[in-house]
Amino acid sequence: MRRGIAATALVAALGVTLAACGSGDDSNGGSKSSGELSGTVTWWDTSTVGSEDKVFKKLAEDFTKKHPKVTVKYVNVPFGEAQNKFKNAAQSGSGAPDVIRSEVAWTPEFADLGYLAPLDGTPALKDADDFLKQAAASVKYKDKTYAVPQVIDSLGVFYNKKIFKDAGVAVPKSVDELKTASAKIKEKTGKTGFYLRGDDPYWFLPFLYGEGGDMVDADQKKVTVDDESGVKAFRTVKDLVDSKAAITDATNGWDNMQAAFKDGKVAMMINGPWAVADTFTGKEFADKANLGIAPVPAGSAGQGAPQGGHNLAVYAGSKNLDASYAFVEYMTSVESQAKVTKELSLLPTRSSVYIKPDIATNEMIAFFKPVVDKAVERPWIPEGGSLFEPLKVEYTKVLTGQTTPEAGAKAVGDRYRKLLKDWK
Ligand code: TXT
Repeated sequence: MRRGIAATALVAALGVTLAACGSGDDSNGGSKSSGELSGTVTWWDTSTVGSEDKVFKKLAEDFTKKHPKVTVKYVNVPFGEAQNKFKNAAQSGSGAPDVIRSEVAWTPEFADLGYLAPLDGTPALKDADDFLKQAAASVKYKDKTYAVPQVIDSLGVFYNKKIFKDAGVAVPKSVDELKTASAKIKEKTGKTGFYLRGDDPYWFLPFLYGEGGDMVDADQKKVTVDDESGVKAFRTVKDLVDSKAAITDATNGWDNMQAAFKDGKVAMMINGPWAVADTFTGKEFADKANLGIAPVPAGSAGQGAPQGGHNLAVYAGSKNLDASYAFVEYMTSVESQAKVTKELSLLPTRSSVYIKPDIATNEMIAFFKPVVDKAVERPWIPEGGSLFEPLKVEYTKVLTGQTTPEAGAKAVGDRYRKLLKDWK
């Protein structure tokens, strides 16, 4: 069986049999000649293995129960590999999946490259006006719709209520209060106050927004990461580490941050809804009530957290568009989103899900929905995802003292202006 993708991908067929891997280039084409959907839909899912993937796999199985002549080939591709794997497969015309879970920043890039099927007027896009405004914006490119929003998310402060009680501190609302709280937590409990993830600049964005900045201003076609607010944000995060209010890591940040927080070594971390299921597996949160969530701390100019999330997109070269459209519609339906919210506390992208009784009472949803409502929208440009690598290099160097906030900010700005040719 030819594998169009690396062995790291987990291949499991949902439906009757394990069909040959890859699609878009073999006779998996389905048809509706008998009025019934048929054939194979290969789906590349990037969700977290061991927590999220089980729920999404089950949903896909339920789809095949409704459409017994369709085989869904579930392939879990790690988040850090999927973007380039899909671009390589789509470019070569071989091995691309029919449906991909496309992170919000990947969607305009894939659309710009012509790798996604426009969905306007297809069965994939049902009740389009039910989607949250920001989620809907993430699937539009040049006035066409190239994906369907699956989950939306943002960042918040996760805190250990017991440590906070033992230290006698309140949840910090600003960076200054975070520093004060961290010092008191250290003094009273010996534990570190805050884990600041240092190997992924997505975690830098709340501090950038807190100083009134952003990576770019897409409307003005202006690079803004190296203006005064950007420099101040770099100074802020460096000070959190230098003052010992926070610990950080230049590599393996996700595992180290989750382990430190779940084991009670740190009292706070910044994270998103996708971390809730994993956090609850930690000894400190066997009693789920011990997990508190709060807005990210404000900086000197304001408070804000980034919009993130994932969309389901159909490969433009799919040989089974009918079944792929139906699969995307099913996976992003009100019922499917409600199941995902109940099981994983991920945020729905459909407004109508939030008013369902058992969703409205979900504590995580009650916290994260207002955060998502005012999350800072991303620049929906093809280069949006590519802004993170240059920022990651300098962010990590500033946190580890290898460069200054001023030099780091300037280096990112210079890289952005090379990437965004005619921008100021
Ligand atoms: C490329 C950006 C934010 C959550 C599970 O999947 C790599 O792709 C680029 O877009 C931000 O929005 C949030 O939902 C969970 O289910 C390529 O293959 C590229 O991704 C991203 O744009 C996300 O919204 C899932 O919830 C390499 O060859 C780029 N990587 C930003 O990514 C949130 O994403 C959970 O996702 C290429 C990357 O920069 C990202 O932050 C994400 O957390 C997911 O796990 C060359 O090396 C560097 C940056 O991390 C943040 O982690 C991840 O936990 C780099």
